[in-house]
Amino acid sequence: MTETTPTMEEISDAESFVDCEELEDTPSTLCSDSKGDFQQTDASAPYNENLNQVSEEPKNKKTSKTVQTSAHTKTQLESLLEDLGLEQHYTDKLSLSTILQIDEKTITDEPAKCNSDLPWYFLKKLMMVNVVARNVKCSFVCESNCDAASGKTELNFDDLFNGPHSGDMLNPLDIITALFLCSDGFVQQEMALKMSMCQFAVPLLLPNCDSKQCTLMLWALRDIVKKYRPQSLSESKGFIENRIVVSELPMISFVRLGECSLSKSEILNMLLNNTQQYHNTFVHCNLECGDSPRRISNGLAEITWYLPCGNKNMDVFSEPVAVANLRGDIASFETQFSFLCQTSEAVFVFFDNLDSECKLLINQNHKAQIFLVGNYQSQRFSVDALKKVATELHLTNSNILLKANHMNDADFVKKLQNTIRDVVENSKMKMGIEKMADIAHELGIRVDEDCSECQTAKKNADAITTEIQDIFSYKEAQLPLQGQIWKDLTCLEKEEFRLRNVGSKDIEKYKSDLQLQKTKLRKKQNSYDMSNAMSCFIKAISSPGIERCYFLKWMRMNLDNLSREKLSGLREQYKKKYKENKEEIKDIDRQLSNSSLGTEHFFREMGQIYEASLSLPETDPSRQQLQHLPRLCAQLLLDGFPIELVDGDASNIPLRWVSDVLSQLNDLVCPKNKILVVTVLGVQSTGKSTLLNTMFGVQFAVSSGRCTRGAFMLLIRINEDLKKALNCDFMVIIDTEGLKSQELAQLANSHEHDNELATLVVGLSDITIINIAMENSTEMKDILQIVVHAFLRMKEVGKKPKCQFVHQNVSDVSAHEKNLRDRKLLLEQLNEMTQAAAKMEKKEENKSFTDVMEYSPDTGNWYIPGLWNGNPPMAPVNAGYSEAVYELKKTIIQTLVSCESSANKILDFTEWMKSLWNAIKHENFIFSFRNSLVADAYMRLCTEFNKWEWEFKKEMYTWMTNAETKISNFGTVALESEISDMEKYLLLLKSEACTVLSKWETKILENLEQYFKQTEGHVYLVEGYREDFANSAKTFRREMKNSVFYQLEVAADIRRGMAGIDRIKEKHTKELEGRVCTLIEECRGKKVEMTDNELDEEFDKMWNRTVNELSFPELKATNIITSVSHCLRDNLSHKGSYVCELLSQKSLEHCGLVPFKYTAEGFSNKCKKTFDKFLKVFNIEEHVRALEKIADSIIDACTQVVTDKMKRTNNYHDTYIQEILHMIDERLKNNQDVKSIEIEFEVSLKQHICGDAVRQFQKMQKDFLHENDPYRCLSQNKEKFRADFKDLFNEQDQCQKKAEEFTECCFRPAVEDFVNRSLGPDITGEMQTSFEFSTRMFFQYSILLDLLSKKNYVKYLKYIRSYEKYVKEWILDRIVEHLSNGSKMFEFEDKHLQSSIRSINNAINKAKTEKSGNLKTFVKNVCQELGDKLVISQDALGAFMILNNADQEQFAHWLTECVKDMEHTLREKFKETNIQMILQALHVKPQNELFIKLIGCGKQCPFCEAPCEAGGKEHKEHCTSLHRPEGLGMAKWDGTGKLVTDICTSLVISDGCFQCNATKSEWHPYKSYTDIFPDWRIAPDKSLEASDYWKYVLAKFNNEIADIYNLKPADIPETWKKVTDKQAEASLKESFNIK
Ligand SMILES: Nc1nc2c(ncn2[C@@H]2O[C@H](COP(=O)(O)OP(=O)(O)OP(=O)(O)O)[C@@H](O)[C@H]2O)c(=O)[nH]1
Ligand SMILES: [Mg+2]
Ligand SMILES: [Zn+2]
Ligand SMILES: [Zn+2]
Repeated sequence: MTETTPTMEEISDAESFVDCEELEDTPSTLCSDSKGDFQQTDASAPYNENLNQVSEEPKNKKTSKTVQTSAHTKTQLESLLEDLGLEQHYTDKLSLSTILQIDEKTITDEPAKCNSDLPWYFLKKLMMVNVVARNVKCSFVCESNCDAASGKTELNFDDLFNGPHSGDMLNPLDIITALFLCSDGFVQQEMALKMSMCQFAVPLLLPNCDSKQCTLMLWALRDIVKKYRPQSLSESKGFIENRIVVSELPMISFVRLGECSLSKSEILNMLLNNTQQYHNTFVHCNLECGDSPRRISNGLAEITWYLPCGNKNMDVFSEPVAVANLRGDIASFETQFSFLCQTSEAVFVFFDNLDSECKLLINQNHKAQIFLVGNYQSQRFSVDALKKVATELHLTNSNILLKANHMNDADFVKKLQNTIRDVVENSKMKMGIEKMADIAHELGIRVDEDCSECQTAKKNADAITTEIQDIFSYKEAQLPLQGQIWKDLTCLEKEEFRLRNVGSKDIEKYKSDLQLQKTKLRKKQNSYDMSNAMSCFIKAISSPGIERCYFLKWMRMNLDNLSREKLSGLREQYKKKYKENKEEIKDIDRQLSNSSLGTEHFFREMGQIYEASLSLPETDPSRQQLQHLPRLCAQLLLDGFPIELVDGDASNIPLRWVSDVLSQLNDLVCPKNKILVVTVLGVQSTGKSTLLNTMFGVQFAVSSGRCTRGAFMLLIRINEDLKKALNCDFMVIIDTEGLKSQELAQLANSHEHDNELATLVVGLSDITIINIAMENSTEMKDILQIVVHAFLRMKEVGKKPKCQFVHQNVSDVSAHEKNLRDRKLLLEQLNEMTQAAAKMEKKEENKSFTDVMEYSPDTGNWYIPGLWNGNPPMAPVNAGYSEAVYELKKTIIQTLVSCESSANKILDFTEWMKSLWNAIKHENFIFSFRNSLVADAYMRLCTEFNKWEWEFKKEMYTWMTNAETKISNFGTVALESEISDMEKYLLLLKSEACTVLSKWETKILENLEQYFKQTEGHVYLVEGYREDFANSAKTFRREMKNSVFYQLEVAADIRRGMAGIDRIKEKHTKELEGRVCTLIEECRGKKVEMTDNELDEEFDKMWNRTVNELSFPELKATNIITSVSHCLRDNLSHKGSYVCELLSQKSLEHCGLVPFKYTAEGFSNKCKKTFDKFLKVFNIEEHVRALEKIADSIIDACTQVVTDKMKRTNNYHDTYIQEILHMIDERLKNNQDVKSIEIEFEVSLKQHICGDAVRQFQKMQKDFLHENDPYRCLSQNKEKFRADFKDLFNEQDQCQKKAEEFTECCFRPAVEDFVNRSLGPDITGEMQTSFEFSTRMFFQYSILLDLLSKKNYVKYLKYIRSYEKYVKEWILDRIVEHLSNGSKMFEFEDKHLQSSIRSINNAINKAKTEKSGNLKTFVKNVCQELGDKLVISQDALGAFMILNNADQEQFAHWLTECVKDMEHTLREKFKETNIQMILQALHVKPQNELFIKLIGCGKQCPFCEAPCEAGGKEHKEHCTSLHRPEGLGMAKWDGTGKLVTDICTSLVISDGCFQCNATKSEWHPYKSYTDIFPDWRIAPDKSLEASDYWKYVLAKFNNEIADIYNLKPADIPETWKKVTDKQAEASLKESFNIK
């Protein structure tokens, strides 16, 4: 036995079990319920060996040995628990959240493979109320006994006779007992409840074979509520519904004495069943594994109830009766037997052989009648003993039941039934289980409710519930906050969003008044002291873990008991009247809600207390005291308690409360905070809650009649093994109140309520189960309509929930086949509903249900048979029901696994809830929906897209700079090209440009494609915008192409212009060079030393002579007036003869001399005035002002362009004026939809701009001609010629001088030019990396925030009135500010400087190697090498080339040195330059680039002129985050001249009207503004505080602004005055979704 020494592990294991010594006394395990099958007991022998009670040798020696080795350390219980893998849970009890979690086993449906799988297998089935749950067996055992599987094909009689060896199998009762021993009170309750639903017997006395203790399972059975109809009520169709532990019923017990050949349990089963339905209430030996030896479950007393249904023909007993069954021999379980004798009406003792045991019976101090049940057919039956005992016990014949000779089971059972019926009818001893606790205590039996947590909790709960007399008045007194006040608050909240009763009142004032009323109601709520009940409640739920759970359960049960009587009656009535009388229904409905009181009401009150406290100052102690409530609730949620999401009575969500709870929950579980949501929707009382309970093992309230109110959510954990596949940590289950049918819809506003609820839950869910009872097709239609509508709305806001249709009560196996036609019909109906809903939501592109969501009639439909198998109350749950629900569950989980949707985080869920609910409060859901997740996703897309666009643009700039350089160098030494024709060269460049552009467009589109493939970041939410961005990319490319082509044209034009001049200059230079050479020859010929003066004289003579001889053609000035006039005419040519006439009325010379003024003479005749005291009227004055504003901005922009052109010092080209005219056209087009723009205005504006431009261009041309005059240019170089002449004559070395000259005149300007060209894109790129320039929305936000900090109304007005100008200046300021800090600017400059120096050095080195020997060629080579990077001035180069005798090598050396010097000087220069000057000199101006990007589509809100912020250029809808009061834009009330406070976001939901040019001056309702401005989307405020920013501004600067506008100040609504600048800032953040 040395090898059997227990290991450390075994010892420590053993220590966790206390009573291992006591094992000695454990009785032998006998399967005495089985008929004479005594060999079977041998199988249990190994366990008895150490007890020295079994004489027979164990058959299986090997097993016995191993058991022996552990005999000293392991007890019976211990070894079983170990077999079941439950040993750890003996101390650390199983909790609900563990057993309910969803794991891999949930979806694999694999049979149990080993014993340790069995408990879980059983639990899984039981939680789904599957009646086959007890049939647990390892597949391993089955298979090993299967001949075919093991390949035994020959005949073997031993195998046939001996049958499978059951010793390895576990008795179901052992598993059940083990599980009860290893579970906490709540799991026990849940198991008992589900077992009783399956009509399994449940444990009454739970034995512990180790401690030899047993426990009365009072708590465990507490949750069972039964409904039945005794004989007495069968006439009235009444029923009794009661908690079974308090029901006082007669109990009949069945026990066994010694060994018995009758199977007690099997007989009991027969006894309890009528012939129609047979069900195994008790496990017996003829059931699967029922014959396996019991290892720990002897001493278990089970209980079940027989409940009548009120039908004589069906009821076995007409009165309810409890039936107890004690497992094992009473000789070994005396305590249990005594207990039964004291509590039962009768005890039936089964025996074969009485003999000496009679003492046991006689000694009992029993109240119960004893019946002896024996099998006369058994060989061991002893008549004498029976006689002796019967006499001793004074029994009569009727107390002795014998299975006589030739009596079959059926007859025997009948006999028993009759006896019992007698007993029950005359019963005097009715006792509820609750009462049995005392007897248990007397007998030393523990009661499971004894623990202190349970007792304290009970006390706390009772303290609250005993106070309740009348529920309605109790609620009024103790839970006052959720009553009328909360309902009134709800109404106010909804009205705030719907503005149904605003009438002719000032909208913003009306809203402000509503807000004040709300504040008042909150004040009223705060004025209540916390009620006694609530303080007790909060205190109790603040208690630690398990006690809190007990408390809530006690509360739930107590409250249930209180309202059951009243409610079940009402519910029954409701169910009856449901289809009949509307008025009565309404009344019953009200009563139902008045008399229902559950824990949810207490939580609801808590929520209200919390929300009300938030309106108190932050420092208020009573507010601070309540801060912890959300966390408390979050913990409960985590423990698996449901919380109320929607308050069904008030039809509202306490948003602050729920979001705070969820945010606490998030804190508790972070980072494991991903969730998936499953919800159910359907007609009321169709078993929705039952379905969820069955599916997830949870406990939503279930009852017949209207039961669930509002919506509840609870959490289920996902086990680690499934987390990855599901990509989530918790499953959220939402149970909802039933949708009512159309008949009821006329009541109150129930239809609205239904729609709200459906939209909310569909919007929250990943999968929605739609529960339909097929029988009623109009009902079905109604709910489909509601549901489809909700789905459509979700599609429109970007959420894509999935759905499963569940058809209940369809039991035929062929249901799926047969219902093919029904499914088709369903789809047809769904399509029809889709069209109707689409029409209502004005989204008519949705034609069929599949447009709205992915749905396949084949996989999206489930048929579930009825819940009960047979006739309640004795009917067990239908196995088919449980299985079908299980299949559905698997499908749901698998769908969630396979859809790979990015699971929401808890906080995302909160955000969805808030935004959905806010949008629901509006009438127009889709248009009102604003959600920060969508906004976030959109923002990310915009940012990303901007990045792509900028990369594209930057690359195009580089390309363009390069191309321009090439064009500038075209035809000079610098550019060696095979193409000599500029036109052809241009074509070549253009086609190259097109290739680059296409490449980029493709790249952006690919990026976009890729972007939408992501699974993170909710990209699917912005799917609807994808096309907008694709179109934007295309437009962008088109615009880029136009711009590139235009620039190429201009560059070419300039080059062409210069070519002529260059030729003249070159000729002149050549001529002079020749002359100088001749002169040198001449002078040398004289062979005299010439003095400097003489040389000068000679040179001057030669110069004058030559210059006189040369011809200097005058450079021709174009007639710019004519040119521009022509272009203008051309531009307006398609506008008709009237325009021609207008044009000829005024010559351009006279235009643009004075500031632009527009009189609108022609227009004023056309319009009539309308007057209305309260409405803003369209008038000429305003119109003219608006047009002038447009004109101003256009003029500004044009002036900017002209100024830029002037700086380039080029000649005039027609392209310039064309560019300007094009710009005017674009801008006019943009304004067209808001203001009607008369042709007179257009013409006179264009004339004004052109007139001004002409004068500027004329000046520009004059400067250009002067600058490039050949004579002047030649003269400029005179001194250079002279110096060279002298050097040559004196044969001085020119190398160093020439190198310096070359560097100074050619390289330096070229390098500077290069740096300037390249800086623009760099700076633009740099600025875009900052937050404020990253997207349009952030840009707006930053401007507004900056304005707020400046608190300067002049700035505000500038922003509002001259938006473009303000923005441009602001951008410039920002650039300057940004670049002034740090050395960024210098870094850019230096980068380009270095790059050009590098190029120059490379070019020099390359030219050196070519060894041309000729300096001119050398220089030419250098220039050529740099041809596409630097533009070297031809003038300077020409001058340099003359009279050059420098040595190439020397020159190269010096050149390199000089370049070094130049680099140094330039760097020094860059260090000092001032940012503003640099910006001025840039070709690509960052401020313009940024402006173009950030102004976007350039549209402004047609009502308040807030700029559009949508991303990309081509968007279908313009939108802006923050609209402003119209008064800020000078709108006034016509009657009073006061500024208007109205904000577009409120106007569009009001019943007001507007009138403008676009409406052709007709009044048009704001609500349908989209008819007039179809591409605008003005969403109502996201929250009521969203426009606080502008409210603050207007309230603050009301007087100043009015002064400037020359109007009267606005009537500022009360609440506006209270907005602080902090709140204003917060509203800004909220509106722009900035965290
Ligand atoms: N006969 C039968 N009864 C069912 C079935 N499903 C549920 N029930 C019973 O119908 C009653 C109502 O079930 P619930 O689950 O509360 O129904 P619900 O749809 O949640 O009801 P509300 O929440 O009030 O709309 C309960 O008593 C269930 O036991 C079924 O398939 N057949
Ligand atoms: Mg329900
Ligand atoms: Zn607006
Ligand atoms: Zn826009």
